[in-house]
Amino acid sequence: MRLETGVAPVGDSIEVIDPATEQVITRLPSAGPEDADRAVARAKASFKTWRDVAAGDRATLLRRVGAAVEAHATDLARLESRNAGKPIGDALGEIGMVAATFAYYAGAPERLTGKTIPVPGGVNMTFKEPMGVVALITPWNFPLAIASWGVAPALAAGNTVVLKPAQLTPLTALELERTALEAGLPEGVFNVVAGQGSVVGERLVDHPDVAKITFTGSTAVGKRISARAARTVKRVTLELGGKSANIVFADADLERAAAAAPSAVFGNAGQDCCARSRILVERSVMDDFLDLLSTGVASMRVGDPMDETTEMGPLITAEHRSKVASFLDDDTTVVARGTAPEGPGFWFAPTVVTPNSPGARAVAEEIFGPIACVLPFDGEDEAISIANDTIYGLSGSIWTENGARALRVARALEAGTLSVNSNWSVRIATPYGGFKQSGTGRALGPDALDYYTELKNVYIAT
Ligand code: TAP
Repeated sequence: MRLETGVAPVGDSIEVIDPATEQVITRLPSAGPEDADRAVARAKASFKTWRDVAAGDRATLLRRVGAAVEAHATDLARLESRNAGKPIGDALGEIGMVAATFAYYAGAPERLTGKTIPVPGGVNMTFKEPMGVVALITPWNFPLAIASWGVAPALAAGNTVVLKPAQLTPLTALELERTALEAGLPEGVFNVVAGQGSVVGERLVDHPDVAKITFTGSTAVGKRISARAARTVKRVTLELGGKSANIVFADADLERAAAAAPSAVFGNAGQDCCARSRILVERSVMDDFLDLLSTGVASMRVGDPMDETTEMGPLITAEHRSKVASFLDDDTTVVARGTAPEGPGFWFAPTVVTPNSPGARAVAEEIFGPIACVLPFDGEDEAISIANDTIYGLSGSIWTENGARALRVARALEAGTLSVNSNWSVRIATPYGGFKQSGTGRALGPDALDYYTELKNVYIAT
């Protein structure tokens, strides 16, 4: 890593903070609209050649990028861990996923085929054409992993990319740009512009030469971007917020469900779009479940992200911690709480609450922090009704030993990514995304490629 630390700011700068220590890691110049324009111009110029690179050669280059990420995995993970405050074990897993995502989509260029459709008087052929310049706007919670979910399929399909990482966590994206160049990706094919969302992000959304926006972040900003992108009829994929349900039926393996619940909501300090932040428990087993959950929460290891035994790090900023703390209001009762360091660092102990009123904010809103809300239910219908009573529809889990019920409930839930007897949501080979206000479009799996290609139909009269 060629990261310089303690560099004096020049003009507008981004101060990159370690949330576990509150120390400045580095200061970077903050990109402005003209930097966004330059990046788009580079991407546009290189699109002409990148789209015509033979599919097999594009595959080789993507494979090399994945291998280069793997070769730098330890350094990248340490940087991600330090900048985002995530446990080093988690960061290593995420960087491994970045490498594997490039390897997975390296298989795509040679498989992007169309159809031939015989019609009266001739034949139609379909082609999956690249769109042009794709702009990705990404959040701070899984900085490089989420970036790779867009960069790899977009490049595989023959697009060029401009990535705007969150200014809180731009470091690994900048490293990826350098790593990709070293791996042989031609200049201008993948460009990173680190600057403010309201400046660089909006410029990319407005830019006439950007064909497509993939935005991952809050639902509020996603709505603004969607409206703005409509002015130029840009293609838009939105990966937004969530308020996912973890439904535990009385016939579940209660110990397994309770053992898995803490990491499903406190993983990444709860700063996870698919956090199972509403735990719905069938009333007859509520007390037993809460006892098991409380034991798990009390034993969570919260502390130094660089310690390999740490399970949860700090929150991203002091402001975000205040927002999370505001959910512990008169409408909630704390039923279990773990421990966290005193500070410095933006620490918040893992906390389990029950609501005192149906209108409790902790039940309805995305907290994006380590607070789980436990709610009782009576029977399958009520579980489904509570789980669907949200503007979001990203993910969720169903714990039961009854296979028919598992499938019945999964079909009834209004969410894009569900797991049975597991809290796992994200796999490179399977589609990931949300219903309702959790977004439009899908990341990962073969389906993601549809969101980075335009379908062209050519008729030949015979
Ligand atoms: P946001 O505040 O929405 O920021 C996300 C990105 O958008 C950042 O790069 C931000 O830039 C940029 N941005 C902000 N305002 C913008 C504007 N007016 N125009 C264009 N870009 C703009 O979200 P966040 O706080 O970073 O992330 C947390 C949210 O992301 C949560 O709601 C979480 O659920 C969601 N999320 C969803 C998913 C999926 S896959 N569904 C995955 C992760 C996170 P700056 O911050 O640099 O200014």
